[in-house]
Amino acid sequence: MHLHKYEKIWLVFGMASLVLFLLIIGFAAFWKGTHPQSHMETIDPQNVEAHDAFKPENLGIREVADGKYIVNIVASAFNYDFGKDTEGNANKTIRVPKGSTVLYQITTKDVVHGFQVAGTNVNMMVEPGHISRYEAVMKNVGEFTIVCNEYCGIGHHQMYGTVEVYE
Ligand SMILES: [Cu+2]
Repeated sequence: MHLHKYEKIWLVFGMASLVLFLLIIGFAAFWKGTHPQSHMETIDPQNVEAHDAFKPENLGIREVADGKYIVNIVASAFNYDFGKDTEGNANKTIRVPKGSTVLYQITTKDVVHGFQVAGTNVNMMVEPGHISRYEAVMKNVGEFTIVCNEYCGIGHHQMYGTVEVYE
């Protein structure tokens, strides 16, 4: 097969660029430990309770200022722990008024999970050893289903919850 000289040059240039960029990504990810911004803080996955935000009594929603909320969640196979209600039952719904700013903080005790509030911008990967954070303004009234969008095992489909935004 005959390849024109310039064609060869471009082929070599294209392949060399690909290899170079893969090396840069590999170096950043494996040697430098670069992760997405929301995963800046690390945590011991065996002992998430050691972190203030993930103590059992601090799980779930908390109002920190007028219209500002923090939601702390511990994900594990196959559950999102939003804390307990006053009767001691597991909370499955987070209620916030329309227009409020909500900071979601989530970590996992075991494997990689997802945390997506369907129909909103909230969509995070939850990795063991990291705290994932995302702040969102809940602009629309409605019930939004929280789903795990990283396949985490046999009970993956049982991981859900609800964010209810009321008027
Ligand atoms: Cu899952």
